[in-house]
Amino acid sequence: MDRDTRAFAEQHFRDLGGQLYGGGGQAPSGVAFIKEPATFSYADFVKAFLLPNRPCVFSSAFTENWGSRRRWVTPEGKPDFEYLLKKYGDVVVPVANCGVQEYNSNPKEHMPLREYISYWLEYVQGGCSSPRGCLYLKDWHLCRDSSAEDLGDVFTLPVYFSSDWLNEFWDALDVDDYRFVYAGPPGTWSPFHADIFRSFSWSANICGRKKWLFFPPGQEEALRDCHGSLPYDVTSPKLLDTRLHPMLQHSSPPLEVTQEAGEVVFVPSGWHHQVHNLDDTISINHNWVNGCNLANMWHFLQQELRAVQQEVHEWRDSMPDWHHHCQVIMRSCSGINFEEFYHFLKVIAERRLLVLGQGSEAAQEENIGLGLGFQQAAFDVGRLAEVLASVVTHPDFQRVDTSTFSPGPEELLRQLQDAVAATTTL
Ligand SMILES: O=C(O)CCC(=O)C(=O)O
Ligand SMILES: [Fe+2]
Repeated sequence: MDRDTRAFAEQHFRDLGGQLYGGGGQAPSGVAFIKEPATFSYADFVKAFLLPNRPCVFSSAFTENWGSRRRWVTPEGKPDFEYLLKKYGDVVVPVANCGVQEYNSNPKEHMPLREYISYWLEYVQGGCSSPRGCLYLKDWHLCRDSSAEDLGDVFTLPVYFSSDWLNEFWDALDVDDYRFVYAGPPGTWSPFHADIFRSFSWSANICGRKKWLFFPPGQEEALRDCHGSLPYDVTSPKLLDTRLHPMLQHSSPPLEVTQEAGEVVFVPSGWHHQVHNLDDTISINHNWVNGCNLANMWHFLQQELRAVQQEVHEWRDSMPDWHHHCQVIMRSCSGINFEEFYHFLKVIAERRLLVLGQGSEAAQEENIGLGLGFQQAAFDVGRLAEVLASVVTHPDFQRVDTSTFSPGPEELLRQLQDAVAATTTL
C-alpha cells in the first residue's frame, strides 16, 4: 500500500464515523469487469472495490499462469479427472448433498476424491441425475492438506487479496485455514448465504462457469418470510407467494454475473449470494478479513452472541456461569468467541507493531513477511485500534477472564494507539 492509498482509506473510515462499512449507499447497477492485470494496481482495487465494498470480476488473464489451470484441465476445458485421480485420488474430501436442506445448508459426508469422481462421471452420464442425489464437493482444504512443495504453483495469490488476516492468523497458529476448493457437475449449487464472519471471499474458476446472484447488504431483509427467516433458494417459486414473503415487493432483483473459466469473482463483505455451477466446474475460493471489514466481523460476533443469549435466556438466573456458557455455545456455533477474537486481534496487531517498530525504511527493506509494507501496517493498526477500543468496552468482553492474556487488552490498545499517534504523519 502506498502513502496516498493509506490516506484515502483512512479518510474513508473517518467519513463513515464508526458506521458500518458497506451497508448504505446506492446499489450498483452492474458488476465491473477488470480486463488487464498490467494496468490494474492494488491501489486501484482498494479505491474502487475494497473500500466501496462492491463486487467485481477479474478476467482470466489474472490466472493465466496458475498451474491448476494447466494441469487440472483438459485441452477441451473439462476437469482432467485422470490427473486429479492420480494426484489426489486418496484424499478424503467433504461432499454436500445439494438436494437436502438442513436448516440453511446441506448435510455433508466425507469420501475419497476417487469415489466423488466416480459419482460425478455417473451423474453426467445419467443426464445430470443420479440415485445418490446431487452431490457437491465443497470446502476441501487443499492447502491445509498439502505440503508447500506439493502445492507448488497450483495458484498464486493475487496481490489484491493479500491483506488476509484470517489466513495469516491460522497460518501463525498452524491449525486451520479458510482456503478451499469447490468442484461439481452442472446443477450443483450453494444456497443463499453471506460469508462466514462477514468475510470477503474471492473465487477463481479453474474450469467451468458459475452463475452468481448478488444482493447488496440489507437487501436480504426484503426476502425474509413471514417468520423472519431468510430464503434457502432465492430462485424458488415459493418467493412469489406474497403471504409467505410479505416484503418481497420491496426487494430489487439481484445482480447477476456469469463467471467464465479462469475468471475471479470478488465477493464483498456482508453481500448475500447464491451460486450455481453451469458446467463441470472446479474453483478455488478463499475467505478473508482485513482492516476494511474487521468492524463488520466484530459487529457480526456481537449479533451472534445476542442470538445465543436469546436462545438460552430462560437459564440466565438459574445458571451461575451463564455468560461463560453463552461464550462456549457461541464458539461451537460460530467457530469463534470473544476470547478467540481478542487472540486474533492480538496476533495480527503484534505483527504490525513489529513492522512499525522497525521504522519505515528498515521494514520496507526487510519486507518482514508482510508483503504490503509499512503504509499497510500503519493503516492496519488504525483499524485494529478502533475495533479493539470497542471490544474492551463491551460488557460481555469485560466478563471474560483476561488475567492471563499477554499483553492484556488495555495494554495492547495502548500500544496500538501509541503506534497510530507515531505514524500519523509518516
Ligand atoms: O462456488 C460456490 O458454490 C460458492 C462460492 C461462495 O459462496 C463464495 O466464494 O463465497
Ligand atoms: Fe459465499
